[in-house]
Amino acid sequence: MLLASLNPAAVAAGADIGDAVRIDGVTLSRSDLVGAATSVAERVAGAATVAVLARPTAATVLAVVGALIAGVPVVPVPADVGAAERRHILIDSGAQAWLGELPEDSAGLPHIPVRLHARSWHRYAEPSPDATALIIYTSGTTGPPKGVLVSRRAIAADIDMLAAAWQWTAEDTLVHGLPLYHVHGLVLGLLGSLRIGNRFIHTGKPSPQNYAQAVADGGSLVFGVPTVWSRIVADGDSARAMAPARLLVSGSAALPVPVFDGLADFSGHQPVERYGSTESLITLSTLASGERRPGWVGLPLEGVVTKLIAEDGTAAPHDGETIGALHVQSPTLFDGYLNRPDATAEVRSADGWYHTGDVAVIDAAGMHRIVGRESVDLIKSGGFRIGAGEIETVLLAHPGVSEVAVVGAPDADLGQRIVAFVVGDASPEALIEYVAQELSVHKRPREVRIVDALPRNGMGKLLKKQLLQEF
Ligand code: MLC
Ligand code: AMP
Repeated sequence: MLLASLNPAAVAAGADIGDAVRIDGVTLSRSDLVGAATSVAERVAGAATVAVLARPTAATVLAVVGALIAGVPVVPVPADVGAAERRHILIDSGAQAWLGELPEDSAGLPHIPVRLHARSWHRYAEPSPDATALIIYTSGTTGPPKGVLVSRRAIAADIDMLAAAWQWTAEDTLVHGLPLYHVHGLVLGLLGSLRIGNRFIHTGKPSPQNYAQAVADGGSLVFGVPTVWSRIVADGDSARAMAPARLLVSGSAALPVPVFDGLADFSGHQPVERYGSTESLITLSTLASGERRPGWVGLPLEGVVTKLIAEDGTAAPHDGETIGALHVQSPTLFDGYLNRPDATAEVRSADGWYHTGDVAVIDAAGMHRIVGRESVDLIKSGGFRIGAGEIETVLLAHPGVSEVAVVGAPDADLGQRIVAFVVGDASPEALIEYVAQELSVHKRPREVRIVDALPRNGMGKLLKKQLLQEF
C-alpha cells in the first residue's frame, strides 16, 4: 500500500496514536486523514485526472490523499501560478476538475470541494503500482513546462530507499516549509511521512524562526533547500536551535560548503545532502550512518546505478576528477512526459537510462559531486527549476520587448537569480510583474537590465556565457 500508515484496518484497530499531520494551524490524526480523504475519494472516483491548487493547507493534503486512495492522478498546480502557465497545465494535463481550493480563475473547470470534517469509511482496493500517482509540471530549457508522469511504484520505491539511507522511521517527526507541488515537499515530505508513519509538521513560510519552532516542537528529520539552510545559518540562533534534531537534509540544488560548515558549527549536525529530479526522484544521498562530505551529494541509493559519459562518448573513470554527463538507472524513474514522446526519447534511452542533464564527477568510493548543468538555460533559483526559454517566450509577447536573453546569475541567497537582458522600451518593474502574472511569482526575474543590443555570434546565436561574465 502506497500510503502504508493510512491502512484503514490498522487505523481502525487503534494504530492511530497521536497527530499525523500539522499544517496551516490544523492538526489531523491518521483516523481524521483516512475518514476525510476517503470522503474525498468518493467524490473524485472515476475522474481521469484532477488539478489541486497546492497551497500548504489541510485541504491540499486531503485532496492529494483522497485522489491517491481513489487512484485518480493528481496535477499539483503551483500555489503562485500565473494565467498563461495555469492555462497550459490545465489544457495539457486534461484535468477534469479542481479538487480542494478553487483559484480565482477556475478556467471553467468544475470544482470538487474538500470538507475537513466529512468522513467515509468505505474501503477502496489499492490501485496498481503501475498507475500514475502524480503529473508534476517541470521546466525544460525551452518551451512550456512538461508533465512528468510519476507512478505509485516509483514513489514507494524512492521513499523506501531514502528510509534505509536516513534511518527514517515512524519515530521521526518530519519538518519542512516547502511547496507541496514539487518532489521535495510533496513526494518526500508529505507522502514520505504518510508511507513511513511518522508525524509531519509543515512550518508554513520556511523562515529560520519557523524551522526553529518546529524543531522545538519535536522535529527530528528536517528538510530544506539550500536557500532555507543558508538563511538559517545567517540567523545563528535558528541554526543553534537545530541541535536537538536527528538529521538535517538538504537537496534540490547545490548546498554551498560554507552553509554545510555553518550548520555543522552551530548545530553540531553535518547535513545529509541528496540529489535527484522530478524525472528520477531522489537517486543519490549521503547516509545517516556514513560520511557526509561538503560539496558532494553522496552514493547511489539501493537499486540505483549511475554512469558518467565523457565528452568523447566513452565512460569517464571514477577518479574524483574526470567530468562527465550523469546518467541514472533506477526503479524510481518517471514513465515519460505526458503527450511528449519526442521529449521523453531525448532524455530516456530504450534500455532504461535517464540522461539527467547534470555534469558530475565520481570518486573511487562511488561518491558523486555535481559540477553543474549541461545547459545554461536550466536555472535553479531557491531550489525551483526554471527554464530560460519559458521566460524569454513570455517576455517576447510583451509589446515593450523586442529581444531578450534570460540567464541564471550566481546569487548568494538563491543559488542563481533570474536576470533578463532586454532590448526594448518597457520598464523593468512592469516586465517583472508581467512574468509574475503570466507564469508564476517564483519565476519572475529578480532583475531586468535594459540594453541596446544582445551579444550574438556570426550565426546570430545568443552568447549567454558572455552575458554571464558580467556577474
Ligand atoms: C514578490 N512577491 C510577489 C511579487 N514579488 N507577489 C506577487 N507578485 C510579485 N511580483 C511576494 C511573494 O509572493 C512572497 O509572498 C514574497 O513576496 C517573497 O517571495 P519570494 O521573494 O519569491 O520568496 P523567497 O523568499 O525568495 O523564496 C525563497 C524560498 C523559495 C526558499 C522560500 O525559493 C522556496 O520555497 N523554494 C523551494 C523550492 C522547492 O521546493 N524546490 C523543490 C523542487 S523538487 P509571501 O506572502 O509568501 O511572503 C526538486 C527535486 C529535489 O528539486 O531534488 O528535491
Ligand atoms: P527538479 O526537477 O526541479 O527536481 O530539478 C532537478 C535538478 O535539480 C537536478 O537535475 C539538479 O540540477 C538539481 N539538483 C537537485 N538536487 C541537487 C543537489 N543536491 N546538488 C546539486 N543539484 C541538485
